[in-house]
Amino acid sequence: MKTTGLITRRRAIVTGLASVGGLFLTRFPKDLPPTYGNLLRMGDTFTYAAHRALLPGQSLVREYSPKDITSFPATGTTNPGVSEKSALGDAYRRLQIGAFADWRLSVEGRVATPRTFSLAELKQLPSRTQITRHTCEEGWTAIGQWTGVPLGLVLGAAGILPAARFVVFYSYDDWVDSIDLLDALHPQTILAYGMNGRDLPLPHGAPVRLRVERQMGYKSMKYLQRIVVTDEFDDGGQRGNIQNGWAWYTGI
Ligand SMILES: Nc1nc2c(c(=O)[nH]1)N[C@H]1C(S)=C(S)[C@@H](COP(=O)(O)O)O[C@H]1N2
Ligand SMILES: [Mo]
Repeated sequence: MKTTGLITRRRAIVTGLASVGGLFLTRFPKDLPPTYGNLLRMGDTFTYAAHRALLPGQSLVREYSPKDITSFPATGTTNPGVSEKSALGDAYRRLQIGAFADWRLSVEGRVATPRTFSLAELKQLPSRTQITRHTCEEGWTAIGQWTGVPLGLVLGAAGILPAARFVVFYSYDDWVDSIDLLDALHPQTILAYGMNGRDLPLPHGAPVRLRVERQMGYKSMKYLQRIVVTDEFDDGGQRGNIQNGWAWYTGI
């Protein structure tokens, strides 16, 4: 009978919809970024929840070829040793004078062995090179080549614990920001020490910056100092994006 086919098809559609709904519910994140009582921020929270629930966790952003590389402006802080009138700024200036031989990246929190990494130690780990488009909230984009170690390998080397849910970053210009574990373990999330085939230049975050390719440019923190793995959401409060009015999550 003809109707059988129709019913079967309709049942298939209903089953399909139910499983999409199920997927949405099971993958809906438990921790959502705070809205700070701001109605507009609820949109960001929804974007985050929808991305996490509907997009495949480890899909890659587009990578370009060397001929696509463009000029790349440096923005925000371009030398913490000069702009930061603080102990942190002084420390950065001393490290820079020593060509970052004494720079150490501290990895702490929910890891089995809290430890530090020198630049040489990071370079001994397997590296990844990627040519990607950077999108700044100010309205410009640029394409650059980044070389570094996948953050997941660094966290693995420190023994990330099952309780881990977020990774919080601290910079030499006294900025705090975080990403969730899905972004932290994404293959294109790297701690970059090279740009366009050279050492990462000072204005672009030397000696090591983060690259979080699936979010807006401001999530790619420059001048990394310290990484803390947490089991709780921590966006750095007033030292975080809120001071600029920027959303914690800006998936693109
Ligand atoms: N520590 C630190 N990281 C930072 C910034 C900053 O001012 N300080 N600016 C952010 C912004 S808004 C952008 S667009 C990019 C700029 O990186 P670039 O200077 O390499 O272009 O870095 C991001 N990471
Ligand atoms: Mo930016």
